Amino acid sequence: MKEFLSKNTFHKPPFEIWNGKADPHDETPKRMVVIEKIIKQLPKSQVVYPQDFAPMSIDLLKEIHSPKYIDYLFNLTYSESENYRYPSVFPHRRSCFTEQPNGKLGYFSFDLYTPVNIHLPAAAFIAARGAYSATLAVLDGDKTAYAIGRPPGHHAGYDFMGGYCYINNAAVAAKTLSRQGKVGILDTDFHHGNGTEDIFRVLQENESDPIFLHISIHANGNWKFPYFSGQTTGTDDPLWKGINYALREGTTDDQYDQILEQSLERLSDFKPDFLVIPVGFDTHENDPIGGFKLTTSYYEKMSTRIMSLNLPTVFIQEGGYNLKTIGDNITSFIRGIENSI
Ligand code: Q9C
Ligand code: ZN
Repeated sequence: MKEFLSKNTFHKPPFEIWNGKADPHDETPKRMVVIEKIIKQLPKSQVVYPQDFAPMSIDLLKEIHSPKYIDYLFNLTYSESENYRYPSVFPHRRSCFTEQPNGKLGYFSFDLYTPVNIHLPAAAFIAARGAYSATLAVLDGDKTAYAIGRPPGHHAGYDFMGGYCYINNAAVAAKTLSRQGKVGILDTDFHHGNGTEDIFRVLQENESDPIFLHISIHANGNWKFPYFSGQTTGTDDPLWKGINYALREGTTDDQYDQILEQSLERLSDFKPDFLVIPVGFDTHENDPIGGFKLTTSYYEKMSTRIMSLNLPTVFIQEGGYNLKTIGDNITSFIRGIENSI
């Protein structure tokens, strides 16, 4: 399998702000450096670097994000410095838009974890191109491809950044695949894929015959970030709204596996032509910001199950923050993929 690796080591948010104080930022360049070392040694891996990614038009990003948001993000270079900037003021319900720079920064984000500087647009663009290139590989006939990059994407919504995410890489993949058929998206990151859900809700609002189905399995919002979304979906909710499984603290391999099975059944009922899998290893038992109890060997079972749907599949890296275990976890996950091709 081809792995499209974007380390973007120049993107280094110095901290995140929690309770008025600076906390270490877990979404570090080291994550991809560790992963690179490991995947280069895997027998069936073909690592592809950004210089060999496909060119991608910024117009594609305006099909999944609002043009206003994309114009804002990609014009940062003219107004920001090397120093990362954090918003201080956010819009509230019934707010208006503003062109004031501090206001705009808050307008397009939802937390204090996701700062911007002059180099951020380039990093976000390269990671999105990784997702795009992986998608083209699958459209060209590869059974699977894996965009392993950062910054991650699944918290970035139609017109907002947040949760370390700026551009929704999984949505880039899904939108591109949709030129050739229906797309099922199954998000297995520890956190709710609120950004991806938001994008496909906007794109399919009131659609009676949706071509995207978004399913997310994640920590309950009453317990963990991003709090304001992702409660378990009622069975009579329309498909365009997506399907959520909100799980509790301490979820084990077996408990997770049951939910995964249900999700895959609902995905196959949808009869997609392609799958996009945003995957996070922050579900692991030793993750510093997670809280599930998944084991390293479970990731092989997880990807084997996903592959049992026998569909062309694009995998997209999201979270996973334990630098000691992320390598073993991705190895286990890729083993399940390679043994199913
Ligand atoms: N200091 C992704 O996994 N909460 N984003 C962190 C710990 C934010 C996670 C609190 C979690 C964002 C892509
Ligand atoms: Zn996560």
